[in-house]
Amino acid sequence: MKRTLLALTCGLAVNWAMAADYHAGDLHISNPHARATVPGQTTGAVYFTIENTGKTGDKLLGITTSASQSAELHNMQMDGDIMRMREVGALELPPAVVIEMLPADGYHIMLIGLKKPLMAGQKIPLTLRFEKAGKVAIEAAVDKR
Ligand SMILES: [Cu+2]
Repeated sequence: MKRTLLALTCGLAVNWAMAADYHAGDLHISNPHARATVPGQTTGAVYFTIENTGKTGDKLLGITTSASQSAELHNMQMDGDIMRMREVGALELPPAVVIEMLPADGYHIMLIGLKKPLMAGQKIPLTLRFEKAGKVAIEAAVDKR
C-alpha cells in the first residue's frame, strides 16, 4: 500500500512539472515541448497538442519566437518510401479536432535559424497567431535529446 502511494505521488509530481496548458477561447494547447539541439545545429522543432473544443473552426496562421529567425508550420508525410517535410501555410482547426504534433509524423513547428542551441531545461517562448483566437503566448520546455 505504501509503495502504491509513493508511486502515485511521484506520478503526480512529474505530471505537475510537465503540465503546461494554455487556453484561448475554445482552443486548448497542451504540453508544448522542443528537442534539445547540438551546437551548430541551425534548426529545431517544437511540438504540442492542440484541441478545438468549440463549435466553430479556427486556424493557426503563424508562429513567431525570439529563439530563431523564423518559425514555420511543417507537415511530415511519406512520399513513396521517403519521408518529406513541407511548409504548411495554415493549420485548419475544425470543431472537435485534436491534433497531436509528434516527432516522426504529421505536424511540427520548425524553428529556422536558431540563435542559440536549445538546451534541456530551457523554456522557449512562442507566440501563436490564430484567425479567431488571436495571439496566444506559450512556452515550450526543452527536453533532452
Ligand atoms: Cu520541419
